[in-house]
Amino acid sequence: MKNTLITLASITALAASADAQNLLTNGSFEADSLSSSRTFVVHTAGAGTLSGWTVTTGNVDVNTGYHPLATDGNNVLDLSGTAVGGISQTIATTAGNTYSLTFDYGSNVEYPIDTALLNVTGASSLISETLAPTTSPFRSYSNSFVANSATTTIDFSSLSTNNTGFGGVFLDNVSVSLTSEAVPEPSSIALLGLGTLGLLARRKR
Ligand SMILES: [Ca+2]
Ligand SMILES: [Ca+2]
Repeated sequence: MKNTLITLASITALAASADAQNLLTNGSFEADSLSSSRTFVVHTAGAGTLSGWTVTTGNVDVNTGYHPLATDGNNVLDLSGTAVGGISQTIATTAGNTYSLTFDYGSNVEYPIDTALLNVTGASSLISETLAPTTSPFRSYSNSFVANSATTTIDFSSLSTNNTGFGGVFLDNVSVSLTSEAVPEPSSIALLGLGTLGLLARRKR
């Protein structure tokens, strides 16, 4: 029986490590095909045109060729399009599980004084902080949170008040991934290990 428990623990650990993919859709803002080497497309709140994300206010732009350049793929997102904007995405989470949040952020070189607000919210606030990049290049952000509900919302909003709203914090390579699971409920163990237990039981007879 002791061996059986070790086997089940291994299965659970494997299930957790195999699940390290990005839970966000379009976290690198590559869904827009930008034809020119220096161009941008504006996504406005309510238009529903930014794949995976909701534009929460004003507008944002996805651009390529402006500085700082993308750290992943070709495109970055500017949290101020032609006006102060914001984006959010809600993902399915499991209360008690731990998730990592990573992204790269930098200051629009053409409008270098800008800040943004990051909020991660489940049943209550999980992370809330101001992002204040100085200038290019990108900085890497890394943090983790323990989910406290079945959904978690990642929200970025521009706090830029200068430059008539054209330049906000640049974002790229935004990722949320599962890093560890809460101790499984007995029912979960049963689901994962039912086959193994059954085989062992049969062998013992
Ligand atoms: Ca990108
Ligand atoms: Ca802009």
